[in-house]
Amino acid sequence: MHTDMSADLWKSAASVLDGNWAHDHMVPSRRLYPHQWSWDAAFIAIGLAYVNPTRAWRDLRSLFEAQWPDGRVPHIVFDPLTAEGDYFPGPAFWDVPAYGNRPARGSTGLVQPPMHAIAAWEVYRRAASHGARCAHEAGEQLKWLYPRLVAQQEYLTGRRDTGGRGLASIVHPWESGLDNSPSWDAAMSGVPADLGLLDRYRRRDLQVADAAHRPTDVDYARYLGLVINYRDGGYEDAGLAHRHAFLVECPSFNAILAAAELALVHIAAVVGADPMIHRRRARRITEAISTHLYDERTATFRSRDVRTGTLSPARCVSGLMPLLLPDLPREQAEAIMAEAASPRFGLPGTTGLPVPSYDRTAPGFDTLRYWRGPIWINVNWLLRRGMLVHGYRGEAEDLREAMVRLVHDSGHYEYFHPETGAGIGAPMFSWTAALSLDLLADRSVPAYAKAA
Ligand code: 2M8
Repeated sequence: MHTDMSADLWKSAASVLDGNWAHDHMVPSRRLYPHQWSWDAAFIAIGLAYVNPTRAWRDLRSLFEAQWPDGRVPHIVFDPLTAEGDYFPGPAFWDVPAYGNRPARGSTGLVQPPMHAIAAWEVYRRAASHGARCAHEAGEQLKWLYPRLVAQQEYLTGRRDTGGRGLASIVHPWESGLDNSPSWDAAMSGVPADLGLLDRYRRRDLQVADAAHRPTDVDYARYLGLVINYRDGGYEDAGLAHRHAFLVECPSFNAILAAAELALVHIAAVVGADPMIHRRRARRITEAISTHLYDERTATFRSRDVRTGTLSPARCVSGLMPLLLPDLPREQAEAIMAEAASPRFGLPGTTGLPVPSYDRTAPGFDTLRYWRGPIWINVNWLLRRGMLVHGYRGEAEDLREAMVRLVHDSGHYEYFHPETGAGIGAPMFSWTAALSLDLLADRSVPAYAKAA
């Protein structure tokens, strides 16, 4: 890769991260997302570790300081210095009670994919190259994080196993991180859409982003209705199967859950805990994904609606994420690679671009709307990692180059047009910048990658 291009991109990425730091955490975007988001913090830490490891640890720590007593890590930690009106739904809407030493209304009650063990391990690995002081700090941070990461995993594999199949369910599309993905359309069609909610509450996202890029009002009314139902039940998970309209097992969320156990194998070894527990847990989750979320007929992974037991008909980027798992049966890994290379996703070999968030050939493929077509760097970063895990080194390198080129040419946008590569959504977006640093440094080969 051209060195000037790499140097430019490195500089601009580091400056985005400098600009988005807010006293003890990173915001994904100053205007659109002015608080701390859970899985953003993980992707951000992975890249921030190269330029400011102390901030990378601080960001993860700020997030885990807001962990609930039941182990859940909230999907947003609200910044008390940010006005209620600057993000909707804000602290008052979620109305989370005080817990531990946290004041009331400090976070949401939902979760996001548990990327944090992977991030903590990557930040730790990088610390070694920053000298003895950093390495010592990293060891201390890992010790602090380890029991909290384990509690997060236990919450998700325990209370959140609403289907009893050894998989975590999400109770809201926002928990997937792939908010508006067509993967949820079938399950969401059964969720009542009370449009009156949008008269009572004003959508803030439409004031700061283009409506054609954002979820529709019908989707948004359903999102709010689901939050209200979960909130009014005290964010309690017991009995959700009988009183909540959206319960889904997502292949991407669960692949990250299993990959987190693999990262915990390494972390446990450093902090003097038993790594084998995590090895076994990773295997169990992988088996459950492989058995329950794989559609033999189409050779693809799909999300499963826990309430109806059916697999979603939509082919989404989330179905490519189980490639992260080294114990996935060979034929399923090959099926993912075939799907990624097909015209539906078109690996860079055919399009020159990273993969889109949804099947390019589907009638509902939308080049602009949130998670329904555009290209996102974080899921492509995960796909590349999966390719490395399974020894697809050539494809991984093509994907890395395509991502770096795209961000260099278009800027650190939240997402990108899947045909032109133009940047859309929020500019100066933190995880795009952070993951660009990692892709440039190219150190993300997982420790458990298979030989090429
Ligand atoms: C998007 O989600 C938030 C709600 O959590 C939103 O639309 O307001 C998603 O892309 C999600 O994955 C991401 O974590 C968040 C902040 O970047 O934005």
